[in-house]
Amino acid sequence: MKESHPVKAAVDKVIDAVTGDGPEIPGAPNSRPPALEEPTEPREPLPPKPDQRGPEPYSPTGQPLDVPPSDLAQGGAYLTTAQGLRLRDTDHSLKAGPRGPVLLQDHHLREKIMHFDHERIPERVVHARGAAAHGVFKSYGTATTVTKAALFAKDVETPVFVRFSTVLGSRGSADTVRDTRGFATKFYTTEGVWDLVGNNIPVFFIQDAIKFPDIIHAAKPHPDREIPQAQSAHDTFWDFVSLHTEATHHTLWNMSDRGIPRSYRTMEGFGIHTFRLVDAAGATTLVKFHWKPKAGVHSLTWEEAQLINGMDPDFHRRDLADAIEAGAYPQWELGIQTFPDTPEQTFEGIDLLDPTKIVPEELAPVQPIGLLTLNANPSNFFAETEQVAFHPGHLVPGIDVTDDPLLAGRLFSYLDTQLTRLGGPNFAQIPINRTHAPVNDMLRDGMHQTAVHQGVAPYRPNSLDGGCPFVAGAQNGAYVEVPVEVAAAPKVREAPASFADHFTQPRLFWLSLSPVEREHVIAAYTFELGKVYEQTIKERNLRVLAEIDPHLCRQVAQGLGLPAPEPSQPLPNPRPSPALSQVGDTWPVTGRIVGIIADGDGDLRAVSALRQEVLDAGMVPLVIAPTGGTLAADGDEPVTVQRTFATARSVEFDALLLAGAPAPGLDAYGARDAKAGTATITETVVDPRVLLMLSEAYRHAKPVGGWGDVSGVLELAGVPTQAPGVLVAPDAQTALREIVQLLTEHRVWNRFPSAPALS
Ligand code: HDE
Repeated sequence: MKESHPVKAAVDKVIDAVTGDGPEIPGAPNSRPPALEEPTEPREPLPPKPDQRGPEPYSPTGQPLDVPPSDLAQGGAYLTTAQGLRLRDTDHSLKAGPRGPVLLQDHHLREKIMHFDHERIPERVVHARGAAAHGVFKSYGTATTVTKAALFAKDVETPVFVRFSTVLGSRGSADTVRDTRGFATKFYTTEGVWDLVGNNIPVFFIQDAIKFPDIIHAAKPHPDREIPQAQSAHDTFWDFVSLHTEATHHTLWNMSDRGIPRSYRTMEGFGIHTFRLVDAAGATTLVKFHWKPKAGVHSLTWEEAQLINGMDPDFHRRDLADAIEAGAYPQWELGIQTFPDTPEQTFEGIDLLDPTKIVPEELAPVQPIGLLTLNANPSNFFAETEQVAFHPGHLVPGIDVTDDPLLAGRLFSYLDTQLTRLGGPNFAQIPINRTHAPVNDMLRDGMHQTAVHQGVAPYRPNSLDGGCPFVAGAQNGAYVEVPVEVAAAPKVREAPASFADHFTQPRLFWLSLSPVEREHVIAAYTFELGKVYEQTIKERNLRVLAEIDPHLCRQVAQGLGLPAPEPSQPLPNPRPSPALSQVGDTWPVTGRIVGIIADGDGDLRAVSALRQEVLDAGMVPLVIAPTGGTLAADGDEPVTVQRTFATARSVEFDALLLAGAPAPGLDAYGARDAKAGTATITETVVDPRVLLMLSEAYRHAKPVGGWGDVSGVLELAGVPTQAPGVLVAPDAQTALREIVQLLTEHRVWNRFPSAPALS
């Protein structure tokens, strides 16, 4: 028998356990003891889920704790107060008689309500909506030529915690809105914490931190009615970005498919700013950081994104957790683009301190330096995902900052935000924020202090605590700032001339996209500007688009019913960067979701076999049927149903297959009746939700089809059987082979309407 791949085996085991269709695995969701009656005697609590873990047990002073993380959580069979006093009732307040007034002396009531009243902390002012995971970063050793950072030595494994987020929405907003995504990574290195706080878009709206409140005020909901939530399609956003044209590049990325990722697992990440790496001899190199997803860079279509916002607002959060739970661990390679650290800090004419500019990969290739694997879900959202505190100034020896004015402002900002959000200066002691390096910081007291410091001399110099703590030199691990020259210059409030070009790089991005991606950009601008009320704001944005490309401008203008303006100057002709397009490459299909639509009359033996083969291909099969439970056929193993026609919607699946009828000549789902012309019968036999699923999947350019005589159903759904990526295969195996092939390209790109040639 063929040896099964570990990821496949894990996916298989968990799915079987979840669906009750296989051996139990300890701790898997549905393999836990069923909660029947409320127990009358204390019994062991349910075991934690195997995919979850909390932060590593470290003390507030960075010492490893010799206790299992579970011992740090609350336990014990009996309900107590916060002081540990056992309670006999938590359902009734203490009263003078059953109908009498409540007594002030009821401390349990007071404590319970007081604590509940304070359960919320302020959400992040930006990036409030997020999801996170634990993992490990394993270094290839290739960066040792440019940095002495211990985490980049060969084969070093560093624990990490990664938080993905949207920017604009509140904590409870939907995941698949059009927005930038945060990609923040905390590396718990032996030399202290290093945070790489990046985004999924390589440029930013502004060049100087002083404009951050302006762009965020413009993009957040309108202050009078607080609408729209988590959207950029409104007047204040488009007002600002058309007046402050350094935002053009980032905005164009937002309007491209990058603004609606398929999954956190299929997003690139970027450090955006240029950083400075330092090697053991003190030599420096300027770098930009890139995360490259192993699963490929994929996005949703706009219609899918909108449907998902209603159907499953937690889509990205769920996808991340499910993949990890299934053992299909998401992975990214960390890479760097390197540039000589010259006094000008430019590369091929691009100012490396300008965060609205990229350096095309064709000019400076991304060199892989290590692999990130996310392998555990947090065990408590608030303790970990909500309380994690990132800071671009958390650096380790070998990594330094540059004078990018946006980065400078960030170095200043993040401590402020944590103080407000986490309620005092001791947030580094919260378990998820604790360093794994020894701490002796002489910082004392303050709100929420949990360390019990020893000694009497938290000052230097001292003689009473033996002179400790001593300061280290570079040879024993001290962080030494690179002694870069600071130019003697007059104080000014000005941007350098090299920051002035706001349009060449947006044009470069536009020219690098494939025709179908350009169509999506046009549609996105037409949608967003179509939501703007003020005519002048629409017209002003068209003037910005005219500076990028006449075709883009004309198409959007046409959609808005407005005249297209001319550019104010001749357009530059930058060389396109093919690496910026998401179309054209092929990727592994691991973790992709294949929906198999079946009903009791279908070929269930083939469905069972297909499910197994989908698993063997490292993908996730979900059987969709009229009702929950199992599908049974005479003499065959019953097939477990994962989704019903009521709970399924096409957006969840990367491909959809219809199970054919068991006998040749029979058409499934009653579609035969339709072909015979009895339309009324058809409506009642082919469930309209199946037809909707098929037509949506077709419209979203997904592989769709089935085996056996399913063409009648496809036709009813308006899916032309001759169209690209539509398959009517003789058997399930052939159908799957074709699906796998198609999914390597993510979508059937040539099914989208082809874009007219660029003028
Ligand atoms: Fe942030 N940003 N930011 N930002 N940012 C925050 O810090 C800020 C910027 C980014 O998952 C806040 O802890 C300023 C660029 C991420 O917890 C706050 C400026 C980039 C996250 C803050 C920027 C980012 C934040 C809010 C302009 C991409 C989420 C909560 C100078 C490189 C981290 C918090 C998480 C969070 C300020 C610009 C990425 C208010 C002032 C550029 C991924 O401090």
